Amino acid sequence: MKIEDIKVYVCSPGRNFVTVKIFTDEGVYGLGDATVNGRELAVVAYLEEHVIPCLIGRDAHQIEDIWQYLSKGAYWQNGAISMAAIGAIDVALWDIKGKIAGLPVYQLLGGKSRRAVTVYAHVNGSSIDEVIDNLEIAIKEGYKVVRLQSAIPSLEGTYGTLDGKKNYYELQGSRPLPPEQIWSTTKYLNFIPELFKRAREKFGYDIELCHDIHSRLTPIEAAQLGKMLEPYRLKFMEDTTTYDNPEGYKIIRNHTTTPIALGEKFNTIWDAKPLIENQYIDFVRTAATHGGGITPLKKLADFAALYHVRMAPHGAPDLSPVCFMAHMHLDLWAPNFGVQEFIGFGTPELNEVFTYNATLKEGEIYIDDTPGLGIEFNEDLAKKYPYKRSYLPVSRLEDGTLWNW
Ligand code: GCO
Ligand code: MG
Repeated sequence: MKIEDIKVYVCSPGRNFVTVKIFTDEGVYGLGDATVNGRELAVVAYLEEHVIPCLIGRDAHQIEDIWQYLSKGAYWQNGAISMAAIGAIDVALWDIKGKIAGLPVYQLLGGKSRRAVTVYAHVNGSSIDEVIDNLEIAIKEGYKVVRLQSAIPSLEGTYGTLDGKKNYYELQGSRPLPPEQIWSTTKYLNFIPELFKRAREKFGYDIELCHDIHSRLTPIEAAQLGKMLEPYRLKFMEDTTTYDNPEGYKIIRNHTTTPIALGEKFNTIWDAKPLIENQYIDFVRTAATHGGGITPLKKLADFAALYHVRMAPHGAPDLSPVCFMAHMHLDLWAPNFGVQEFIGFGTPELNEVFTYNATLKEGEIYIDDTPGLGIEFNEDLAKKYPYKRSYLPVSRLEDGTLWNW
């Protein structure tokens, strides 16, 4: 079965997505997601100029060899842009293999390890009261795991307070250049434990809670936060500090028993390796799109399992439904699956362009047994939603110093 053609589509049904479609000489096609938020067209150029010409005529069954060829064979390895390109090709090839086999991808990985995929919902607000009200709604909807984020009083622009209460995800397309937000670690650390205290006082300890810090703390500050949050027993605190220096996570680990999640920006297993083998983290968050596809994520899951580290794949709105479905298959299979991030099924425009069968019931997602990934992409409808240049916000300290996002 030869690869006959590969097309790349950029559309913006609510936000920008880069979708790859591989066509074979047997009439079967596969889909992949190559979206890198705020750098979408760089991936398109990488695919169209440097990847696709090398793949035409190759055997679509040779997923592993194609992955090695694009990765090892490229000389310039790794990085967000090239790994998203390789990830999209890899996911599309798994989609094709499943269709040819007449099996959903999770069967090719080793079969189901659980009935469905437990997800965590996002609960945001511009004050603790608002977050608590929204948490009540999420619990009533049946979620068992929830991520809590709150705006910090006297700090403009964090979660839920930008542009008339929209959260930052919704800024896409509304500004031609990156919006800027102010950050103060002192104000944040003085404020955030109260959010979790209030949540526990009102809802008890059965609801599992997570929190994302977007790398804004130093290791010792992250250790302080972990200690302060210990009484509220979080499922995990995510991206407390940057991962450029894995030893920073040793400092956090040595001081707190609050579990640690990391890895949504990892592009390879090697990014995760020192953190996992030293047991500095508890959940690894790498996505099929940014981590190079299903092939390396399967290896990452197996490696992580040796160290009691569980999978908690990134599921922000900038990963397309194609990546979401790739995660559903990985999550159903991985024996060491932890939890899947989930921000809802998205807007009507999005669900017009991407169609798939996934049902949310009591905080768990069920998919059906459609061969392959079980997702369709309507390229004609996608044309209705052209690309819009767009950026994530940038973070600065109160004195203007550029800070981590
Ligand atoms: C998450 C992520 C998002 C990112 C976004 C960047 O945990 O969902 O941290 O909040 O900001 O994916 O593109
Ligand atoms: Mg995150």
